[in-house]
This record gives sequence, C-alpha cells and structure tokens, in this order.
Amino acid sequence: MDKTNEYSKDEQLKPYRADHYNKNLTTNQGVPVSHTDDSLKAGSRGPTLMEDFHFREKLTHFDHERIPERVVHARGFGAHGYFQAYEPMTEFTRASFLQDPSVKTPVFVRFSTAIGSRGSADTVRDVRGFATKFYTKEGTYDLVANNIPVFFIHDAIKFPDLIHALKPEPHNEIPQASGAHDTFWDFVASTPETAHMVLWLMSDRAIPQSFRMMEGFSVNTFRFFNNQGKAHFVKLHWKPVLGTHSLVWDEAQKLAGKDPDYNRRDVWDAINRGDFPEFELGVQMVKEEDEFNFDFDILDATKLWPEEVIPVKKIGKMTLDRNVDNFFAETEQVAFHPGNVVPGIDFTNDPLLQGRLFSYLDTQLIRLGGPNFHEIPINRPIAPLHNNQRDGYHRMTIDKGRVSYFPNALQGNSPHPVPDQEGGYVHYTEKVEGRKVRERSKSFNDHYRQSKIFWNSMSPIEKQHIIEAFHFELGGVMDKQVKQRIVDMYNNIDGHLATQIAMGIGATPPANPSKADVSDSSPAVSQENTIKTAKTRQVAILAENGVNFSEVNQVMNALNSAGLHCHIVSSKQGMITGVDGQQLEVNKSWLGAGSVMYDAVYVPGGRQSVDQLMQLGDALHFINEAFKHAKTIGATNEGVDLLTTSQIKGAKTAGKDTHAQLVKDQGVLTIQNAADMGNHNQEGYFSQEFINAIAQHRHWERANQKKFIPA
Ligand code: HDE
Repeated sequence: MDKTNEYSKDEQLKPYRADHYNKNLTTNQGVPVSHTDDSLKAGSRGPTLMEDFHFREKLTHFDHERIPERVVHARGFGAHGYFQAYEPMTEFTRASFLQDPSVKTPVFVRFSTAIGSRGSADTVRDVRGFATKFYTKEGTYDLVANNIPVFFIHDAIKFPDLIHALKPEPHNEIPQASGAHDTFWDFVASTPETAHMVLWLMSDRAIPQSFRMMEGFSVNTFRFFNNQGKAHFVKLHWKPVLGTHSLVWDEAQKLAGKDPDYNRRDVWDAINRGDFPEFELGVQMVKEEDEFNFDFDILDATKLWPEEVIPVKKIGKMTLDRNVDNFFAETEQVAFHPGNVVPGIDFTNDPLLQGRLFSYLDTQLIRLGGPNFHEIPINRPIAPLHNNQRDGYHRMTIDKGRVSYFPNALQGNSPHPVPDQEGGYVHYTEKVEGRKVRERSKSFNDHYRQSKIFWNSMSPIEKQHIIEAFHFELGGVMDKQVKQRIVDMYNNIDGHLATQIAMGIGATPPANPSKADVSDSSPAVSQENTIKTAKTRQVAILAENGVNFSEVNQVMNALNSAGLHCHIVSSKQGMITGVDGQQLEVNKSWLGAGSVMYDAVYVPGGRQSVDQLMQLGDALHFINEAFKHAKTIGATNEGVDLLTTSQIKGAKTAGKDTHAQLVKDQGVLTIQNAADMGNHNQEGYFSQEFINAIAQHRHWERANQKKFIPA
C-alpha cells in the first residue's frame, strides 16, 4: 500500500499553478486583456498614457521579479522525490518518518555550489550543498548537508569572515566562483583550523561528476533520542547508489564554457529518462557515555568520524523522481534550516551548529520578504499547522475568529500545546553548566591529525590531483608571502606535500620537511574505493555518412540494455546514412558536443565514415581529449584507424591482421575483423568489455596521467 501522506507536495502546489486558471490572458485582477503588444497612447506615435493599467501592472511586476540571491549557495538545483526507511529506528529515535518502511515521506532536495553567484558555472571547484526537506507527518525536517564531511571553521562567528575572504574580492568582484585569489588564501594561512577542509576542497570531491554521484554529510553533530529519552550523538550521511565520482580539473574548466549547466542538466535529464537518482541515508551513532572516548572532539565540525571506527548504518533510501514545474517557485523560494527538526531529533553544543540555528531563518526573512515564507507552497509542511502567529508581509492564511492568544477560554484553549506522550516536541534534557566565556574549547586545538589521515588515505592519483589543485589555486594568488605561508602551514601535515606545493608556485620548499608521524588511514574517504557501475553513463558515438549501421546498432542495443545512454555525434544534425542505406539520427554536431560531456567514446566501422572522421580535427581532438581525461575509448573494425591517427598512439590497438581479437589496453578497447559486437551482454564480447571498462570510471593507469608520483 502506498502510504504517501495524503497531501503530496504535488497536490499542495496545484491550486497555485497557472494552468489551473482559464486560458484567457488576464490582469492580476482577473480582467481579460484584449491587447498586450502595444501600450495605450495618445495617437499611434504619441506618448504612453498613465491610465494604461495593463502596461503599468505588467512592467511593475517585471521590475520586481528578482529577489536577493542567497548570500551563500546561490546557485542551486532542486528535485522532488520520496524517502523510505529500511527498518523501524524506534530503538534510537522517535522520529515518525524513520519508523515504518512502508511509509513514503515526500522530500525536496536542492543541490548547490556555495560561493558562485546564481548565474555561475556548475563545475567550479567548491563544496556542494545537499539540502533535503522531509515533509513528515510530524512536521518538516530539514537535513542541510554538504558533500564534504568537515567545515572550514569551528565557530559560526567566523562565518562572515570566511565568506568575505572566499567570495570575489570586493574592489573588483574578481574572481567569480573560485578560491584562486589572495583574500581566501590569506584567510586560510591565518586560520589553521581550515587546513582539513581545504585539503578536501583541493581534492576531487570539490568537482563532482554529477549531483547523482556525490555523498552528503550533516557535518554537524546532532542527537537522536527515543521514547525513553535515551540519546545518541549522530552524524548523517547520504550515500549515492551510483558511487561517488568526480570530474578532472581540465574537464571541469572546459565544461564551465561548453555547458555551464552540466550538473543541473544531468539531474534534470536523468529524472526525465527515468534514471531516478537514489541515495541511501546513513547514520553514525555514538552513545552519550562514549562522548569523550575519541582522539578528537565529536562536537568539532572540522573533524569527521572515521567510518572505520564509527560505522555508517544505512537506515533508508531516497529516490528523486520528479523535476520541478517552476524553478523560481520551488528551487529559488525553498528555505532550508538546520533548526527544522522533528520529535526524536535534537541539536548538540557543536558551536558551528549553534550559530547556524540563528543564521538560516534570519537570512530568509530578508531573502523571502518577511515572516510568512513558510506559507510559500514549497515551504509549507504537509503536517497540519495551527498557531497564534498572525499578520506580517504576504500573509496568505485567513485566520478566522478573534482569538489569537493562549491561554484562552473563548475558543476552548485552542490551539493548545501537545504533551510529550502525545507527540509534542521536547528537547533532550541535557545537563548544561559553565561560566560565561568567549573561548574555544582546547579539545578543538588539533588541526592536523585528521588532515594527515585524509592525505594518507588518498591514492597516488588523488594525491597528484590535490597537488595540482594547490598549484592552480595558489597560481591565482599574487602575494608571495601568502603562498609561502600556505607552504609552511601544509608542512605541518606532510613535508612531501608542502615541498610539491612549493615547487609548482615559485615558493621556497620547507627547510625541514615534516616526517609522516601518523600512519592511520581511512579507506572510506578515497573515491578509489567507491561503488563502480556503468549504469546511466553517457557514450558519444562518432559517425559520419557511410557508418556501419549494424555495428552501431549492436553496440547501442547492448549499451542501452545495460542502462547506458548513447549520442551520435557527427558533422551536422539531422540524419546520416549507413553503408547499407539505413538512416541514423544525429544527436549533436561537433559544434555542440565535446568529449567532456561524455563518459566514453565509441568509433564504429564503415570505411567512408572513418575516412571522413580522420580528416576532421574535431574528431581527432575528441579522441585525444577523452584519452587525456582517462576515459574509456572503444573502436571496432575500420573505427580503429581513427585511434591510430590520433595522438593516443601509446595505446595498443588491434592490428588489421588480428583475427577478431579484442585488445584491451588501459581503457582503450579495439577489435578488427569482427561481425558480432555482442549485443547480448556476455563477457569477452566487445560490447560487454566496453561496458566493464566504462564502469571503472577512469583509467588512471595510463602513462599520461602520471606527471609526478607523490610519495
Ligand atoms: Fe550554511 N548557510 N552556514 N552551511 N548552508 C546557508 O542559508 C551558515 C554550513 C548549507 O539549498 C544560508 O538560506 C552559517 C555547514 C547549505 O537553500 C545561510 C554556517 C553546512 C545551504 C547559511 C554555515 C552548510 C546553506 C544562505 C556556520 C553543511 C543551502 C542561504 C559556519 C552541513 C541551502 C540560506 C539551500 C545556506 C549560514 C555552515 C550547508 C547564510 C552561519 C557546516 C546546503 O544562512
């Protein structure tokens, strides 16, 4: 039985949809409009008349269409879906949406970048926001998460400083959506607690391949507590079913030009295709009595809880299955708040969280124009809402009667508080005592141990990418002292890392490179150990007139049936004709496509097609660039000639004399003299081996990936 709450979010939005009104054009007063292309004038060449109410209303509304963008996380993308628990969590929390696996709780998710403006590119180096609204029967719960598990700072009072330093510099508003400038790195060098998150920010995590392939972390420590008042400290996680995967930096930069909407388009298209993004909800739990049993403070948001030490228990799954109808009404106006919790979930004394509890509602009051933004359809709870709050800008509710106070006798004391036993929210009865001090807990003072563990956990290629990211970012810093201070700061983490950073930015390597004094690692933080699947991956098929139609067809069928998607890329959009006269629709021309938009490339045979491709710089560049980005490349029969003409010559390709022999060389797959490409998904056949190679995500073993091997 589908137990979705009776009023789905969709139902709630219905009365507000313009298509529910009639088809006639009207004014905001509902007056039918007869003409909207010319203003009312005194003579056809005369001045516009003030009394033209339609003109005035249309222009006035337009003039006020923009609201302030979010001060951070301005660029976002939202989708609807539902959440289902795996098992009753009664032992740990009374939260109603975590009890019954048959209940589908509606959700709305907004993914975002943190620093760029609303119109900036998707693929910039940045932390990603991953905010979820659960419209539960006991009120709305917001899990306002990021894709990096730690934060830059300990205490929210430093947030304005951090963001001022990271946003474009105030005198010239440069650079957009980038940390590659002096003020950010000056702040970092002066604030050692940033070291851990900055290392994550320099890692591949900060350039996710897709919002569908990214983890989410609560960062802050919350509390679960059950009906008996027994509590656990918790950190929450989203684990993507497709694994956690990233772009490479060169690709991310090119995508920012080729398709600045790359990540949002990916989610939009995936949902429209039925490839619904899925994330498992995980929880790490620490008993109250174990609060001080770790070598880090569990309330310090610059520290993660190693998954090997405190395992992540998977407690449910979220599926995003519906795109928004209107970006502004839903994605732009949605307001998340870590303070929106439901019975069974509470806060802790994490000082970053405490500050967040103030900031979100405060910023939303100005961004959404007053205290009634909870009445905007996307923000309305599906749980019934009843209180004595009244009036204010944009009030939608028509409260009846004369009673707006409590207690009252005139209305039978309604609305009245709900006792704890009947579901009323109560805070966990934590004992708190202390002197009033403006101080940082000494238990927060170790800034480097977990940074070392993160560095130790990276694979060689991940380490290399981190060093390159430092080179790029610090390459944008003009002040030499700032660069040097960063080198010195990272020498506290790893001497080799600091030396490598220095060597790429013209700074002096540390005189005494620090020796590795922490040998721990956490395999869970390396993306090398993530889930690997080819499902939903996109393949570009390069073809011109004269392509071998049956070959393309066999491979496309095999890829489609394994859940991948193909685009034919050719000189012109329209149709191309295969050798046997059959026609194939082109999806993208060379002008619109780029290898950076795909996970893999396939070149089918057909003499005429391949001869043309070999003359085309675009086609050769496509192959070379995909190879540079460590992507899977496949070619069959004559298609192999395009690879041998390109600069990927280091790769072994099937020779013409080889009899139907599949050659696999570091993610380059070729076969000649083959008629059966295997559209039946069997090992050993080209199609299946091609799919297996795509599932690897990238082929870092290629020689061109290794610029220097960090120790
Ligand atoms: Fe936020 N953050 N933040 N943040 N944050 C906002 O609220 C803030 C922090 C996060 O898609 C703002 O409505 C302070 C951590 C996301 O609409 C603002 C601190 C994490 C989003 C704000 C933090 C986040 C925001 C701006 C303490 C990860 C976008 C607009 C240092 C767990 C939500 C708004 C959306 C948005 C303040 C730190 C995640 C200004 C003071 C840690 C995903 O209120």
